[in-house]
Order: sequence, then structure tokens, then C-alpha cells
Amino acid sequence: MTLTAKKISYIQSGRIRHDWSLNEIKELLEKPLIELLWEAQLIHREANPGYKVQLATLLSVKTGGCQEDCAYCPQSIHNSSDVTGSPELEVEAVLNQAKAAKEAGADRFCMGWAWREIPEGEKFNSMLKMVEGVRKLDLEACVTAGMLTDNQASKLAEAGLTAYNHNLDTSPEKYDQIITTRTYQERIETLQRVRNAGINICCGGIIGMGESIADRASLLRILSSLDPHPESVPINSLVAVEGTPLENTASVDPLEMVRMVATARILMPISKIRLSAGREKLGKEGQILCLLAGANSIFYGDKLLTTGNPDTESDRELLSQAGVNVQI
Ligand code: SAM
Ligand code: DTB
Ligand code: SF4
Repeated sequence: MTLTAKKISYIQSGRIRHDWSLNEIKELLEKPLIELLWEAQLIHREANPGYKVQLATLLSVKTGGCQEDCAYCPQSIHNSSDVTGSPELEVEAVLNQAKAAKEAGADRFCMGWAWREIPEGEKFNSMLKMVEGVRKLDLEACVTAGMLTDNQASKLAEAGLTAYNHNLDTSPEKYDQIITTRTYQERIETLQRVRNAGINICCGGIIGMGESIADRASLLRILSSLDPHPESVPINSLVAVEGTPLENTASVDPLEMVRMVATARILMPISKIRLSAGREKLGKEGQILCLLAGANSIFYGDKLLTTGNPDTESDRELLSQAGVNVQI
């Protein structure tokens, strides 16, 4: 993230905290909505003036066949969703899509691999070429591909990778009910490797998986305790995909998403808070409230990895109706 003068002055003001307590965060999440929104807006307007929204386009480079057992994910071999392993995309195909995303107005290009961890060899070399190619297009490049080694992290940094996405997904207390094939600690260690290599961290989670408010607070506590804060924090609401253990989970009230975004904004004033999966169910008004609460990035493009996303035209209309500017 290039720090704007405003962000630098916000950091220098000493108001960025890494010691938020569980109770303080729970109180924020449960505050009367109108008060919470006001508090979030005051911080957002000062730390990130101009209501600029970053458009990030996602592409699934390697889809399905993942060994992890994430209960929400249609790409896990442990789940029986319709997603089947498909051949990995080649460098040229990926760069063509990145070019199209740039032409459609995206500022960041995020590439996903349904892997438990990054393998060595040809596949990793292709990933490096993709990162280099995306950066040459003058787009930010983000990769999400599971765990990685220190050596892979430094090679990705050399290739110019802007950010690595690796989510904590939920609280440590809830985690075992959602994923059993990789520990919370392993996730934290992956984030540490990314940070040590000098790559920005993109790390967030999912709401709507049956977690309590205390779980949400616990996830946000860990995110806000990271020093520095993750440069971007994707907030997903569960897309309940048929064939996953969470397929029958009831959707969360859009206002829960607004609360989560507002609280994340208060805790992590200069981070990009990215309104991620589940936007189709939020509705126009819900999304506008999220923008007001401090969301300053969205996934832009008709598809996330395997599930749908609002189309680019309706997103352009949404942003223009809200009166926010696209970050370029
Ligand atoms: N395999 C890699 C990993 O787990 O880091 C990369 C891809 S994974 C799909 C990236 C993130 O997408 C997950 O950590 C999760 O937060 C989010 N995600 C996946 N499926 C989702 C769903 N059905 N609803 C909401 N978010 C989802
Ligand atoms: C993130 O937190 N959400 C994005 C991105 N990071 C990689 C992925 C959402 C995936 C939603 C389910 C799917 O499309 O498969
Ligand atoms: Fe694999 Fe990532 Fe899906 Fe988990 S979320 S099953 S690690 S692709």
C-alpha cells in the first residue's frame, strides 16, 4: 500500500491501536447502529478522505480439488459441490484477463489457487510470471494460494507481489468447527512469512457461519492485534453453496455486515476494508450502508472464484448512486 500523506499523519497521531480488548470490540459490534455508523464515519473520513473505493478483480487460476476441508468452500475435495477440478489457467490466459480487468477499471488483480500450500516447480514459476505480468500492467497484484515457505514468499516479493491473501476466517474458538486440516497457528505463521518478506497482508474472515458476536469480536481482536494491521481486510458473508456442510445456513441480516465493516473500520482506520463475498444478498441499500461504514474496496467482476458477484455495470451504477469515487 502506498501510504498517502493523510494515512501517514494518521499513524503519526498515535491513534492506531493494536491492543483492543475483546470487550471493547464486542461493545462496538453491539452499539446502537446509528452511533456505530457515526463513529466509523468520523474515523473513515479523517483517515481515508474522499470516499475512494478500490476495485479488485478476482480470477480463479486453479479451481477445485483442494485437500483442505473448509466447511464453507465449494473447492474442497471433502465437499460434494458441483465444482470439479479444472485445468489450471496458463500465464497468457491469466494476463489477458488481467488486461481486460484493467480496461474495465480495476486497480487490483487477485489470483486464486485452490491449494493447501504452494508447490515448487513449474506451477510456482508460472505464478511468478503472472505476478510480474500483472504488475507490468500497472495493477496491484494479489495472490491467494494457501500456505507458503519463506523462500517462496521472498520470490513472490521479488516478482513484485503487492499482497498475499490468507484469511483467518473466524475466531480461534469457532475455528475447529469449520476447518480441521490446518491449524489457526499455521495461518498466523503464514501471515508472518508474508510480512517478513515485505509483502502486504490481506487477511479477513467470513460472517454467517453460525458464529456468535463474541466469535466475531475475537476474530477482529486478532486482526487488529497484528502490527502493522493487515493492509487489507476482506469481510465475506457466507455464500452457502450446495454440497458444502454449511449449505443450509441461514443468511445473515445485511445489517450484521454493516456492523462488522464499521467495527473493522474503527479498529483498523487506514486498512482497506474490502466488501467481499455475499454482496449479491446485501442489496443496494445494504451495500451503500457498508460504504458509509467505511468499506473502501469491492470485488469487481461477474464472478468471485466459483460463485457469482454483481455485474460490473450494476456496480458502476451503485458507486455512482452512492456518490463515491473509484480509486485509480
Ligand atoms: N486456498 C486458499 C486459501 O484458503 O487461502 C485460497 C482461496 S480461498 C477460496 C480464499 C477465501 O475465500 C477463504 O479463506 C474464505 O474466507 C473465502 N471463501 C471461500 N468460500 C467462501 C464462501 N462460500 N463464502 C464466503 N467466503 C468464502
Ligand atoms: C476473500 O476473502 N474472498 C475472496 C478472496 N478473498 C479470494 C474469495 C471469495 C470466494 C467466495 C466463494 C467462491 O466464489 O468460490
Ligand atoms: Fe482449499 Fe482455500 Fe477452499 Fe479451504 S478455502 S478448501 S484452502 S480453496
